[in-house]
Amino acid sequence: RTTTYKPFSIKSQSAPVLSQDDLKKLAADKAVESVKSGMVLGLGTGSTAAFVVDKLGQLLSTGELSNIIGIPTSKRTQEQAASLNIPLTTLDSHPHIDLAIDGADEVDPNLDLVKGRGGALLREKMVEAASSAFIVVADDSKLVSGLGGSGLAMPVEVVQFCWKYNLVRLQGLFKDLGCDAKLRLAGDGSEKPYVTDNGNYIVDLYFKTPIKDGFAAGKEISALEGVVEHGLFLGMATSVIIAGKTGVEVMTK
Ligand code: ABF
Repeated sequence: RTTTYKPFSIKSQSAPVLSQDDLKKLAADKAVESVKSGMVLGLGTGSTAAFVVDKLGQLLSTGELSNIIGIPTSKRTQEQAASLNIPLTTLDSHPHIDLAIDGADEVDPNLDLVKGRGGALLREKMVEAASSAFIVVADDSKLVSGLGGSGLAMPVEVVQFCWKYNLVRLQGLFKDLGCDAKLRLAGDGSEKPYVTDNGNYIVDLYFKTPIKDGFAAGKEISALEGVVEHGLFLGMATSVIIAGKTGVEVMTK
């Protein structure tokens, strides 16, 4: 089911030209409308989720929200939330989360997701699996007809020990889909690998053909010893808020 909110009309002469960041913020603001005082919240990672955290900080500072407590999905989000005076806790102290809000890298028509290009997939999956509701916020560039179909990475977090062995095994699993596997680098121009908040590496899988059966693929990946988590988030999102040039759409199952 899709509900469309049109904060502006594309036909209107005065329709604003929206940047990618404007779209992310529109989706974030719409999602925050579901936050109520007193909630335990899962706080996502990434540039779209950062707008959510900003908005929560703002609503707390004006007193429009009170008594919320957040569980961050990365060190980055933890720092951002702390700087905005958002009270924080952990899954150890609060194992039941009312609502998690997070971004995604790919969203398919079933509301299944690829996540983790921001490197925070393990904590995101733990937090979002513990949430009664999980709202995804994204701009319309994230919509795909099949997972793995964007041509961008599908991340898998692996232990550092013999990572190459697992890279080869992961690539081998998806030979039929023309899969290419690459170790993620730190991105500072060096050859150093990217290290997650949990001290692991990430192998990014690139598919020529989208994944046909996400559940089967997820199972096969998880069965490899040394794989910590994968970026397929299946059947987890309760709704997806997509912002595009024509407005904000809320997709629910
Ligand atoms: C997190 O941030 C990740 O799961 C996903 O990889 C990424 C999306 O980032 P952005 O909102 O910056 O596109 O939600």
